[in-house]
Amino acid sequence: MEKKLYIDGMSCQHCVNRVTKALEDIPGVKSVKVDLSENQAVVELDHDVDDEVFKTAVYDAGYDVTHIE
Ligand SMILES: [Cu+2]
Repeated sequence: MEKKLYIDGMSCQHCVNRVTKALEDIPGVKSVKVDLSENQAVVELDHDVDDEVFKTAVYDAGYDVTHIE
Protein backbone atom coordinates (compact mmCIF):
# COMPACT_ATOMS: atom_id res chain seq x y z
CA MET A 1 0.00 0.00 0.00
CA GLU A 2 1.24 3.43 -0.91
CA LYS A 3 0.17 6.98 -0.18
CA LYS A 4 1.32 10.24 -1.71
CA LEU A 5 1.56 13.28 0.52
CA TYR A 6 1.72 16.85 -0.77
CA ILE A 7 3.82 18.90 1.62
CA ASP A 8 4.16 22.66 2.02
CA GLY A 9 7.19 24.45 3.38
CA MET A 10 10.15 22.31 2.36
CA SER A 11 13.01 24.33 0.89
CA CYS A 12 16.21 22.31 1.17
CA GLN A 13 17.77 18.93 1.92
CA HIS A 14 17.53 19.64 5.63
CA CYS A 15 13.74 19.86 5.31
CA VAL A 16 13.71 16.64 3.29
CA ASN A 17 15.64 14.87 6.04
CA ARG A 18 13.31 16.17 8.74
CA VAL A 19 10.18 15.11 6.87
CA THR A 20 11.70 11.75 5.97
CA LYS A 21 12.55 11.01 9.58
CA ALA A 22 9.15 12.17 10.87
CA LEU A 23 7.40 9.85 8.43
CA GLU A 24 9.75 6.92 9.00
CA ASP A 25 8.99 7.08 12.73
CA ILE A 26 5.29 6.35 12.17
CA PRO A 27 4.38 2.73 12.95
CA GLY A 28 3.32 0.96 9.76
CA VAL A 29 5.55 3.01 7.47
CA LYS A 30 7.94 0.78 5.55
CA SER A 31 9.71 3.31 3.37
CA VAL A 32 9.65 7.01 2.56
CA LYS A 33 10.71 8.86 -0.56
CA VAL A 34 10.58 12.65 -0.40
CA ASP A 35 10.80 14.64 -3.63
CA LEU A 36 11.77 18.22 -2.86
CA SER A 37 11.17 19.63 -6.34
CA GLU A 38 7.65 18.15 -6.44
CA ASN A 39 6.87 18.89 -2.75
CA GLN A 40 5.76 15.31 -2.42
CA ALA A 41 6.46 12.31 -0.25
CA VAL A 42 5.59 8.76 -1.20
CA VAL A 43 5.21 6.43 1.75
CA GLU A 44 5.01 2.68 1.50
CA LEU A 45 2.91 1.11 4.24
CA ASP A 46 2.69 -2.25 5.98
CA HIS A 47 -0.89 -1.46 6.96
CA ASP A 48 -3.24 1.48 6.57
CA VAL A 49 -2.33 4.58 8.54
CA ASP A 50 -4.87 7.33 9.14
CA ASP A 51 -4.28 10.55 7.20
CA GLU A 52 -4.38 12.51 10.45
CA VAL A 53 -1.31 10.63 11.69
CA PHE A 54 0.69 11.80 8.69
CA LYS A 55 -0.58 15.35 9.01
CA THR A 56 0.30 15.53 12.70
CA ALA A 57 3.78 14.04 12.24
CA VAL A 58 4.64 16.41 9.41
CA TYR A 59 3.15 19.39 11.23
CA ASP A 60 5.18 18.58 14.34
CA ALA A 61 8.32 18.54 12.17
CA GLY A 62 7.47 22.06 11.03
CA TYR A 63 5.71 21.50 7.69
CA ASP A 64 2.19 21.11 6.36
CA VAL A 65 0.45 18.32 4.50
CA THR A 66 -1.94 19.95 2.05
CA HIS A 67 -3.29 16.83 0.41
CA ILE A 68 -3.01 13.04 0.59
CA GLU A 69 -3.89 10.58 -2.13
CU1 LIG B 1 15.18 23.27 4.56
